[in-house]
Amino acid sequence: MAAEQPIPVYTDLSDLYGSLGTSLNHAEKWNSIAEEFQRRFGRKPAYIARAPGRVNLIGEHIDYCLFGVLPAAIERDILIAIGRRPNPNAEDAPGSVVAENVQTKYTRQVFAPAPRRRASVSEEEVRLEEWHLDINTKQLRWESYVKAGYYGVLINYFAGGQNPASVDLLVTGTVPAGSGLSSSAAMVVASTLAFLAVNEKLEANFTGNGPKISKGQLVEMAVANEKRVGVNSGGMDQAASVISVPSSALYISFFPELSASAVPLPTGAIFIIANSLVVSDKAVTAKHNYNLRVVETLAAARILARHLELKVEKTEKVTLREVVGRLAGEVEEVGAMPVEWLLETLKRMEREIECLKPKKSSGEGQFGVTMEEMIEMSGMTAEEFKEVYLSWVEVEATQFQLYKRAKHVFSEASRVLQFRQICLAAESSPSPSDVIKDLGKLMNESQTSCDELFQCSCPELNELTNIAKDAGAIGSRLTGAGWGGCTVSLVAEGDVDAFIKKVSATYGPYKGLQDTALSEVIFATKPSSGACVYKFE
Ligand code: NG1
Ligand code: MG
Repeated sequence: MAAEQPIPVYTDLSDLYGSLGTSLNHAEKWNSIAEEFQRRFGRKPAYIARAPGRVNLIGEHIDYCLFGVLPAAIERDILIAIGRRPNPNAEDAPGSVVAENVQTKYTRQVFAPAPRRRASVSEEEVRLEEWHLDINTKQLRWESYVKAGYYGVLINYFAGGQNPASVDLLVTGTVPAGSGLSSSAAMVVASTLAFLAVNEKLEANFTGNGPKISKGQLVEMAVANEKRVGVNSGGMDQAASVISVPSSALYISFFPELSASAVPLPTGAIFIIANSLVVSDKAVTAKHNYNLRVVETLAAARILARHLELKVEKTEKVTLREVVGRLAGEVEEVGAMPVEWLLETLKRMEREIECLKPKKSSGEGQFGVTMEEMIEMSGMTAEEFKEVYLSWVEVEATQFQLYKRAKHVFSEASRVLQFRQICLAAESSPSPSDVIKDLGKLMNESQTSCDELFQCSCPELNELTNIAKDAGAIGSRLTGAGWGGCTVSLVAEGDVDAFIKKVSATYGPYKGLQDTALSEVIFATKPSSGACVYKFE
């Protein structure tokens, strides 16, 4: 399985460019970051780590409920050039970092991890137990993502008195920030990889012990690392950024464990990304939107499990996917049930979730419950509930929309499975236009569900998806967390130019944009390969 493979490390540039599986001119970008590093730090970098952004074709806000999703890596990526500082000053703390960014608005940052000492250990035997890096989760800061990647490397590889290398690094990237294309995960994956590489933790032959770190292990580290920036995300973005392969989407499932398989996309289907130009700074707004949705879906799972009389430990944060599994006595260690069974059970779940509506409805279509009602429905005491569901995350709300969120999750999970089945069947299908129509329909239903039930769209995203459909898209939806950022539209190959022209003439914020500026906000994308490292010799 793809997740078990080692991270590719290239020493030959033509192998590297070949692996990226795209027609873009990568050479210019890779050469220019190496030259820029040399100019700034006076020597060649030792490594360049690359991690791509991703577009999610379908399956929004269900990864943290452990349902499968269907993203693809895009050609746009983050590159981090890194090298050890040859003569660290005496004042340099161990593992200190000088981080620069090619984009001038992201200013130079210097930081070092602080070793935490165990209080109970006497001064003579002071042992470095764990490292600490201050990450500001209240403000959106570019270096937070660099630090987040470093953090995981520190605590996993530098316990017990070893010192990490002092390094200089330079970041460049073409994934627009706050746009739902996962620049954050690309940053965290690239940073994790860069620090692994420069500390010689990537290849077994550097240290002589243990197997090479696998793609799956890198995903796990990157997911944990990204949580340090303050968003309790699922694992979709990091998995897509690490495991993707050229020309296919990636079906990623998280239950009973992380697994990924390529899903070929039908010929003639082009996916076009269009940026609404509404920036969504999830790190800052998470308590009202993203993290709140995580809590709402977890609370819904707890109440649903109670209604179905399933066993859930008091302190356990059972997910909606696990509830489905437990209902059927699915054995988690053995693996998931067949797709047909899952599709059937998801339908049943869409009926069972009536139990998430408030006892006394406050009006037609108003399905929200108060904190007190939610706690009562969970069967837990207020203290227990707050400890399990609210103590680890900051959320702010007076109403919790458990019914709507669960309805979105179950129906979206089912759309992902259908989308995948259609793509797999299309490999031998005689009628590609029907295939594209069916996929487009699922994408449109996903958009409606994101907007009305999960409430993660916004007026501009609704407008842009409608414009896209009027301009000939067969399906169009938001991609990524939403509340701004990008849309993805499915367009038949022959219609791409006309589509882009129409959308750019109609969507207000695109007026006046031309050439490069326009191709920055609306562009066709080909599925690209996942993260890798180039090693200078
Ligand atoms: P983006 O679009 O990167 O903000 C987020 C989460 C995903 C997933 C999607 C919604 C992060 C890093 N990623 O993506 O895990 O839940 O939203 O489907 O927060
Ligand atoms: Mg993100």
